[in-house]
Amino acid sequence: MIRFWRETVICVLTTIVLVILLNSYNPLPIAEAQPTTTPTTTDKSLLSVAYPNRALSASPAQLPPLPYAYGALTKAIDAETMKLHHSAHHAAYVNNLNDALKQYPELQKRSVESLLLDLNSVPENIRTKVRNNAGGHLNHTIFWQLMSPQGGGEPTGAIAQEINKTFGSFDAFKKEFNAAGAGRFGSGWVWLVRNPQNQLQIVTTANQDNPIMDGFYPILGNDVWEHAYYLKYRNRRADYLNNWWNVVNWPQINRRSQLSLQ
Ligand code: MN3
Repeated sequence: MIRFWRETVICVLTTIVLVILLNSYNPLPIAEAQPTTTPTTTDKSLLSVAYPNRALSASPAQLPPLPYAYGALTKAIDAETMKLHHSAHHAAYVNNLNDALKQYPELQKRSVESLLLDLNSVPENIRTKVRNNAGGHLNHTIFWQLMSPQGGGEPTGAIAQEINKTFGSFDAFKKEFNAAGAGRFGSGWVWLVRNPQNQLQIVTTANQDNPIMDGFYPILGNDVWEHAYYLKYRNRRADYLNNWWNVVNWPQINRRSQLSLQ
């Protein structure tokens, strides 16, 4: 009888403890999914550096018209060089890019910038051709806009102040930029870019690579391939680099610098 009561008490007490424990059990709330953030320019597939408001189309790629006559930039570049550079060299990059992409309609839907930013997603058999010709198309599309018959002179606007702050003076900047361009071995480009730390920086790229491939935003750039200067300047690349400042379109450089900060 004592044993029966003892077992009953134990049983009741155990039940009470269990009920208390079960009631106090408070499962951890499941972490709620983070609200979707608005896409920003850090989404690299949306990056546009060809134009202020749109990326460069590859469906199909098209040769943009020059924003001035072939003979409009003779303060730095002769008409024959401009004509060959635009209607033969740039046109060839456009045609070769379209040829490379002709079997790949899904790649044609992407912008030229996004192809260059993710070359690993381009099939290996056309990767080098896409790199060279998408790069050539993008670089030249930017290049024509950086020059103007009304160009040259001292920089204006915010970029003038930032150049002074970063390089000491416009002359010091030009000297550093020209030296980098002269020192680029073989074919390539010299650029003023905005780096990921939001600072101005001078870089060079080989062949037709664009600074976006290294995480930089191209603000200003000069073509140092021989086809850009050889008819007039022969082997004097340094003279071409010096004269080129006579046609630089500072309002456009200011716009690009502004865009590079967004
Ligand atoms: Mn060129």
